[in-house]
Amino acid sequence: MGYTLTEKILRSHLVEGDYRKGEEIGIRIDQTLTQDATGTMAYLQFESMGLTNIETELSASYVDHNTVQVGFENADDHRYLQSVAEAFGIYYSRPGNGICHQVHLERFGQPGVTLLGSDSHTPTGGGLGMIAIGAGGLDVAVAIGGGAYNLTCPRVTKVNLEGDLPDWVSAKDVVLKILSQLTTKGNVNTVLEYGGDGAKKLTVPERATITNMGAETGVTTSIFPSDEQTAKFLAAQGRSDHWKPLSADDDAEYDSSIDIDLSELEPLAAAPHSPGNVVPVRDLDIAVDQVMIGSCTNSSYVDLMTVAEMVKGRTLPPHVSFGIAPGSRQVLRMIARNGALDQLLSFGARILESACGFCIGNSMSPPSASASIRTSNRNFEGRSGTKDAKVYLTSPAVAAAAAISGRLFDPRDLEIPYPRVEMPYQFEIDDSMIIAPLSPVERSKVRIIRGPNIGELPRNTPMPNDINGVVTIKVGNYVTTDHIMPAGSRLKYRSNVPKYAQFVFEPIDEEFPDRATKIRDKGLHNVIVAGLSYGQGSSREHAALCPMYLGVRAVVARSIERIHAANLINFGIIPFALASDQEYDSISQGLNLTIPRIRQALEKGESLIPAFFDGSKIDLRLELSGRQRAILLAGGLLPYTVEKR
Ligand code: MIC
Ligand code: SF4
Repeated sequence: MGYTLTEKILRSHLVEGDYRKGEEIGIRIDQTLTQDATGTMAYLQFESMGLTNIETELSASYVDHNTVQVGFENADDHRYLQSVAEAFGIYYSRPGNGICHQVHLERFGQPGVTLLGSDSHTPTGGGLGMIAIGAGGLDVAVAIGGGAYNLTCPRVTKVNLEGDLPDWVSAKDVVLKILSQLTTKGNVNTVLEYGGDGAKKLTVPERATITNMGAETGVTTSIFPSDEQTAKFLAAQGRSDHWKPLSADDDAEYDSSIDIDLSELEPLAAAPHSPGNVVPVRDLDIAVDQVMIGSCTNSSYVDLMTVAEMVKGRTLPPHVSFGIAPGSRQVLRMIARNGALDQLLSFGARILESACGFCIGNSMSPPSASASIRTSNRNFEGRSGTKDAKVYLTSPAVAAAAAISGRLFDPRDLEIPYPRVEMPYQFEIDDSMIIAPLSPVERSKVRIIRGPNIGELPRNTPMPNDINGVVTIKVGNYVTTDHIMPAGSRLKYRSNVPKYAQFVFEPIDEEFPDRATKIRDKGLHNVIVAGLSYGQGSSREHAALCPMYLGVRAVVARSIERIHAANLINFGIIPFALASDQEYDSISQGLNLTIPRIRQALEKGESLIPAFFDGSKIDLRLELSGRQRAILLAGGLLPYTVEKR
């Protein structure tokens, strides 16, 4: 039996374990990426493990999230990141150069290579035929130092694309269709592997839109084969030497499959407040207050040109605000040179920096109770910075139609021809805003600059013998990392854990940090109880690190999403599962909780752990590998790694 493409790449990078689905394996990581909002912690952790050299083929540090620079904090972070990159031999992509995933795709991604990134949308690289996975910053720090990345050996689902995309339907609609089928929960430890005649016709930026937003389903990653399209894209980026053909064997067996006929798709939208809440645009007719084009999902050259062609010669309606954040400086320069930027400006666009910006809620928050149409990938409640705003996620063409008419409706009813924009044969290549690694001699002279925003790295203590504590908070289903650790205006405290910890659960329960601190200071443990799919969304390890700082020792949930569960373990917090809704219903906030002999249970590898909630017993489930148990016993991945060295 032949291999899937996923299996080929994973097997060729296997350094720990046997390739058996469902079991833990360790793979060698060829490339890493960090972005500033997770990167400062990742490099502080890299330093505190006593590491000084990168062991990957290529590591890149991007500054794209915190670029607003109100106050000194962001700029201090940038300076720290630049000096760390110079000291350790890391590529540094300067603020303004673009969003990490877009720039990495353009300048560094390669078929067949493994990429680990401290951002959940790292699978964007799957559009180039690489195994690109999002993880917490600490996992990335370990990989930069040459350590294996451990994951559950995944199931592989074949996504067969047939036919051609009709006018007004684009890659965004393909991935929204997938989301409508898979939803945002229950897809952990799966890779989506694309193929079929329809896939052959999609360009790399289109494929990257699909693999990027695959992250919203919760899969480990998504991947396309490396073929003629890949060769064309790499040639247009002046990187033909990075191309090699890669595909699954003809007789590869998949665990499941999904068939999609592209010609039957129609324009879709993810309605508030989940990327999985997908509806046909033809069923909508909504007055629009704001339209935002950009983010790592849809800010490529073709995306922006499509919008520019549609709005050409028109004027923005007075009640609509319209913003554009080009994905990279490459894209921005190209539309500046060919006149498209002028078309956008004359229509009434506000041009934002090439960065995450509005997508993470640190600019362009919409007005109260308004409707905002965005080409980004997440529309969780409040993420835009406005709690009662209704955010719809659509393709650039649908969003442009909404900007023109002031209504979100089926763009096929708009009497303008669909602009078919081709990917260019040659992109504008200028890497002058990427600082290449210094020579070893120059590196040794670099002084790492730590401004006042670079706080102390908190550490956890080894696992105690018993957990004695309180259910400090009980939350419902689908709580995202944006609920646990809000970004937006709070993002600037990412490098200062004691300060950032004051905002844990802010959108749900502002009193939580105070309550948790009091319990911690009495020498007791805090425990979070949650429903299904806890920790959806981003890779931000602060959603584990800050609760750890507040004394959280366990999360007891119906289910926990992949990256977040790994982050909890990395910071010494036990991710317990509840077997049923009845068990979940029986626990209320404020109950005292005792889990006796937890150290012993972890040492023995027990998978049913008796816990007492105000005396009532529930057997908590704990399915962990030996490595994960050892990490928990040590108090997290950092002490575990230091102990092992
Ligand atoms: C996001 O889109 O939510 C982010 C901000 O890019 C996060 C990373 C972070 O919180 O810094 C992600 O997707 O992992
Ligand atoms: Fe940035 Fe948004 Fe992409 Fe996250 S999803 S990396 S915030 S553009």
